[in-house]
Amino acid sequence: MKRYLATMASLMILILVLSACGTTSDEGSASSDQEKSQQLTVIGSNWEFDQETYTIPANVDVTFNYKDDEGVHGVKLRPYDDKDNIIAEVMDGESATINLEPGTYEIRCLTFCGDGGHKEMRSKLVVE
Ligand SMILES: [Cu+2]
Repeated sequence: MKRYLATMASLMILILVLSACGTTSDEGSASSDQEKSQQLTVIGSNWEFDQETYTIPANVDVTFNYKDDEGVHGVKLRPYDDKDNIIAEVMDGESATINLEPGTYEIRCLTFCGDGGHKEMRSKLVVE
């Protein structure tokens, strides 16, 4: 039993060491991570978007892509605290370039898609 525990302990240490190495090498390839984060893709269905919260970097051009997976929706992007200030409206298959200040923004459904859940079709965009 002691030997079993010792084996398990060394396995755990090995896994920890390996995962620590993995993190370091990910940080090393910062350029590919940056390219990835400069695309924001939102996918809509009846009646939700594919994520509750999306995060993008501040003060860089980000390509904002939208796709309908089910139904007809589209997205409207606006600041949480200034809802008349519409930053972008993107329909299925379209893209827009956005470049935002840090803050929290709201992504919501652009097209009235029925009483089933149009009003609840909202997600958060965090810019940091
Ligand atoms: Cu809708």
